[in-house]
Amino acid sequence: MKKRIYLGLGTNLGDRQENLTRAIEALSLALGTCKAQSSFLETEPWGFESDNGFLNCVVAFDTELTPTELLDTTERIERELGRTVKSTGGNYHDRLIDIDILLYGNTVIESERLTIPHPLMHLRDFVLMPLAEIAPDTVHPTLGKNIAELLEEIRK
Ligand code: PH2
Ligand code: MG
Ligand code: MG
Repeated sequence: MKKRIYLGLGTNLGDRQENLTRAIEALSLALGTCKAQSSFLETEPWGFESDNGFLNCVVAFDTELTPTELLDTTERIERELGRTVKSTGGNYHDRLIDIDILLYGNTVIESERLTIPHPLMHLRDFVLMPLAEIAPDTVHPTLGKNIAELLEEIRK
């Protein structure tokens, strides 16, 4: 059974437009047609200081891959596009590309490698703004509110 998944993409180094475009191409090769794509949004670094602003977007696919297979795929594409370091424990750094799994159908997962929904997605404007463009009515599986409502909450 195919699941609708939403991925958050971000970059703040190099040719950011090109980095997002190449990531979406690589994801489409691995997962099939992209079902929805937000605009590319210019955003301020969130949770750390950097002179390099971000370009963010959110994309949707339907996939048969398991969450772990999906994570293997997104991590492989990050490496292929030149990502070397992974952020750990909230210590963020500049990056060529970051691909985060935001939602995987209504599935809730808490394992050592993977937390779905993404544990910080409901707090981040750079996720909720592009996600609200393509999936405003999608309900967050643990918070029980839709994306438009979650965006409204962080804007209060
Ligand atoms: N990603 C982070 C931390 N901070 N800020 C913005 N604006 N965009 C991001 O994609 C981003 C961030 C951790 O992955
Ligand atoms: Mg991230
Ligand atoms: Mg990441």
